[in-house]
Amino acid sequence: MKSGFVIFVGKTNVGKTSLINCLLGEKIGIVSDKPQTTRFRTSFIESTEEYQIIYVDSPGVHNVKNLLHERLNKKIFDSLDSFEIIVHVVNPTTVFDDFDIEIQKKIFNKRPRYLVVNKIDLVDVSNLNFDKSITSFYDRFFYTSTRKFIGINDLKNAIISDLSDGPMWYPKDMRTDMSKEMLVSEIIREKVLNLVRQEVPHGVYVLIEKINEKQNLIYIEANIIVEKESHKPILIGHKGSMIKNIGIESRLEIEKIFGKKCVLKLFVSIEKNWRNKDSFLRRVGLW
Ligand SMILES: Nc1nc2c(ncn2[C@@H]2O[C@H](COP(=O)(O)OP(=O)(O)O)[C@@H](O)[C@H]2O)c(=O)[nH]1
Ligand SMILES: [Mg+2]
Repeated sequence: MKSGFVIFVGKTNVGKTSLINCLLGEKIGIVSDKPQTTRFRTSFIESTEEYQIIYVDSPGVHNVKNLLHERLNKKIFDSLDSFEIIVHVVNPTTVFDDFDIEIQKKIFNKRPRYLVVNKIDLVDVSNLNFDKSITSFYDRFFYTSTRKFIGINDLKNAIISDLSDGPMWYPKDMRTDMSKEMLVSEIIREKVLNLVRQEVPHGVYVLIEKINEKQNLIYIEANIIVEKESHKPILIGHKGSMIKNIGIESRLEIEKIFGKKCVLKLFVSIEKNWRNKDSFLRRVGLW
């Protein structure tokens, strides 16, 4: 039995979560056009008779702007060493910057490491010319597109071949290490990201206050935290239309994932500037 942890790192929006979904062959992770969708480091597990791959998704945050981002980055960078394979994802249209160089520094002694240039459907590959000084740092190099399913099998086969013998780390039928709370929180936040325009969504945190799962029903109370007074009416919308839509879309997805009816109560409250508040970040597990 081969097994191991494979971490995907790289700037926001390069397609890390999409790649993992593609490798898994289904949507578990949350993908969005807006940066910073993945707030937590989350594992997605693929088990067969021959191998167990644990794909670890990370929130890539460049341009550290606040305490939240700093904590998120620390969580990723401090632990890169403990993974079997590092997959560094970049896009063909954006060059290496400080964030990517920081990643390279952290994995200097770590093998194997891959470079994945994702979204190649957006460019003409024959014109792409990655500098040798960049590519020679890596053990393997891939062009991928999750849209056109290019390079995905090659990437998967490389991972399988590079993994060593190891134990089954998780039960065979376990798909993710996300807790129920985290999963529901991310689903609701994804709907906020998709439905709410303006700058509001980035300052949103969805705190799950109650979750009660019965055989045929899941009951949830969630508090959508915004960081400014003025964001509250935007989230609630005209005559409550926005919060209603967020509720409906979230409930439908929760029902699909949990396979049971869902009663979802949403509240909106303000926690001024929470992304810089130590006490708040600690409350949500970001020390
Ligand atoms: N054109 C194109 N878009 C992609 C590809 N992979 C991901 N995307 C899009 O890029 C955006 C960010 O993807 P996501 O997986 O959330 O990136 P992450 O922040 O690195 O996890 C989403 O809108 C995806 O649909 C790809 O291969 N080609
Ligand atoms: Mg992501």
